[in-house]
Amino acid sequence: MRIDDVRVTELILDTFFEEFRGALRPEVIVVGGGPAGLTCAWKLAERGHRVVVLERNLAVGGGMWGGGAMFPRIVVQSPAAEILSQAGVRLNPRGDEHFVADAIESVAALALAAIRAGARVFNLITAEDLLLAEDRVRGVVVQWTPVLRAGLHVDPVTLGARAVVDATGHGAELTRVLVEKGRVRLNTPTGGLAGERPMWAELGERLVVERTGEVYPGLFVAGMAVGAVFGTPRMGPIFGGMLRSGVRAAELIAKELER
Ligand code: 48F
Repeated sequence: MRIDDVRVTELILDTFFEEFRGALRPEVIVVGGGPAGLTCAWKLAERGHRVVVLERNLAVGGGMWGGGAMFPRIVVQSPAAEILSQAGVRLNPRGDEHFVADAIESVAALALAAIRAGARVFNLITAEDLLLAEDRVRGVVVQWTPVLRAGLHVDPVTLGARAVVDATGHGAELTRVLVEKGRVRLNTPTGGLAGERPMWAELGERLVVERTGEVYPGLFVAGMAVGAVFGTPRMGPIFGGMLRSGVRAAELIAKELER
């Protein structure tokens, strides 16, 4: 069969730009394709919402690939185990309320679940700023990651949404930008970012879910970004809190969108 090399380029550009053009005004933008962001996007898309995930790196999955200390296994308990099961991940029950899953299978399954449900995932894009107008977060400002890494002075572009999710992990990057550049008070006890606390998995797992929510009009936090914002403990390679936080963020956002 003949292969027209230029045609291959046309196909890539045409389909990418069709999709990217259609993604400029979704209902929800999830920044960060780690376990919390992917789960949130999956659950929102499953309810029929238009969701875009922006991931800085080449691969989604965030901190899940490496499991604990580069042993690619993650540990979950019920009810997070059921979330992984729904995504098609095989669980190894250890008989003491702990389930072990393959980290690589878990990343692949969550990404596939989100995409199959209708979420659009774009990699190599960094959200470097927020669109903040009339006391509400209304979108994100994005740049190609390689442009930032090369230190090039290129202006970014903007995407708009009714809700933005900071699922950027331990750095809570978007919320930090909002506080530092937007000079706003967050809907948190300190009004700012409390900073993540040392390891205590049991408390961390519970609080990360409980504190998941809207920290400023239009901006939600999910996953370890919750820890950085509310000062909850880290929990290492037990991942249930990340999945449940993603589900919780999706529920809260869906409630607002469906009101
Ligand atoms: O770090 P990450 O996995 O966050 P998470 O979903 O899960 C945390 C766990 O992996 C683990 C843990 C569990 O006990 O403590 O650390 O909360 O995923 C965050 C993703 O966001 C991307 C980053 O590359 C990663 O894939 N990211 C971070 N900042 C940006 C971003 C940004 N400004 N724009 C786009 N993507």
